[in-house]
Amino acid sequence: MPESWARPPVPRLPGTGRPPRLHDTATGERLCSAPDDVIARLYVCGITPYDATHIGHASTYLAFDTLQRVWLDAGLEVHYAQNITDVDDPLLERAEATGVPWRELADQQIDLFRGDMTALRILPPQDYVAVTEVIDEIADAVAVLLERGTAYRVPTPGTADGGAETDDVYFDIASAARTSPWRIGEESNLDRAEMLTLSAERGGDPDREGKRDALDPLLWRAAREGEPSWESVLGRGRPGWHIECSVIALKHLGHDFTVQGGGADLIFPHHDLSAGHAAALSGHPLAKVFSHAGLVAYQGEKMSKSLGNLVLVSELLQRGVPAPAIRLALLAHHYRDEWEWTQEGLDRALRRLDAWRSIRSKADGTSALDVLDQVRDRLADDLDTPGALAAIDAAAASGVDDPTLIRAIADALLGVAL
Ligand code: 5CA
Ligand code: ZN
Repeated sequence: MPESWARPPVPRLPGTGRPPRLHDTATGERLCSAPDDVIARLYVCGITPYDATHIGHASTYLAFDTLQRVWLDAGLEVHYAQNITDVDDPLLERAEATGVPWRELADQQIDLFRGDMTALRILPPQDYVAVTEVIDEIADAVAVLLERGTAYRVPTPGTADGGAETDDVYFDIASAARTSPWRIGEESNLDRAEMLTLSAERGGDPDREGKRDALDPLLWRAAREGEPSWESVLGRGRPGWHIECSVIALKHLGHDFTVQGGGADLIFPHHDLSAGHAAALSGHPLAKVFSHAGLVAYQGEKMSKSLGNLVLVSELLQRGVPAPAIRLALLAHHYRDEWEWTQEGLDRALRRLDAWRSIRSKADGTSALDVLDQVRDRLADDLDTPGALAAIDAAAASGVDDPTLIRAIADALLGVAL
């Protein structure tokens, strides 16, 4: 397993917080995120390693970092797993376009991401798993779905009389809906027309000949000339996208885990279908709460690799922007909001960092224990970080009886080291 990154210390605070209520994408309701036992289990979709780490990525990982910190403060343990999509079409296309071998590109970018996560004091996953490490397990899972009739083969174009080894394999969404506790659209709540559009835009192939349903997603891609491929029980090939997260999550966290997370661009098709694959494999729902961070825009459009409108964490750090100011610029927005990165937002965060760093000790000032109550209260309410920041702003403006406790609160719950 690739190493994740260094774990920052998390101070213990007086008393205990409580597990937050979290907005659940599937039901649209706020659900309690308390696990059944003392271990909260979290899966957050990791990067496809190119153009890392942009502010959109950082914002999503910070949202789930805040969730972890609130769980820890509630006295829970956290088991966190994250994947790395280190083989997939967009990565291979970028490698081809730049002439850098795909493995080299992936490794460089994973290193850069680790460095950025460390600088931002994001709590690392216990299981940090690259897809290329679990090819056999994914192929075995696809073989199980084939045996059960929940997956089927589609001949690769140009190999009409080839054998099963040159076939691609697709997931049969209708069969999965009949045989497991899942149906398509359960998580995203989209209608079929919307699903077809998003599938075409986000890595699906609704027009592929030979599929039973246009929305059936690829589970296994048979080897093609010039593409990386691995020997497996299915013949040579490589995994489709959604199945990687199902297999990695089931392997490390089991089914029915506490929270599945990612950016809102993953709600459909990725999360809807990775939950479907997992339900078809395990007979159980993948997670209890499906949680999504709003997308960060820049210069009027979603910050994305395909548009190239990126602000990179590493470039900000190189320009001398302090990492805690980057965190504060992100935490100033509710994690579910869509918002735009601007220089003014960063300037506000820099001023806030200065104000927090120069917080005054005042015997009859605000009670730091009251601030702790307020911050806990705000974070328990669907991770209201803007509300939590406001509570510390007020204390910084008035002076507090115990500045050391305020620094511990900022560190433990917001990851901001003053
Ligand atoms: N490897 C897949 C997930 S299995 C992937 O989506 N990789 S990624 O590199 O494109 O994105 C990594 C994470 O950042 C995902 O959770 C994604 O939802 C999130 N993300 C990407 N762009 C943005 C954005 N503009 N704002 C917020 N989050 C974003
Ligand atoms: Zn994923």
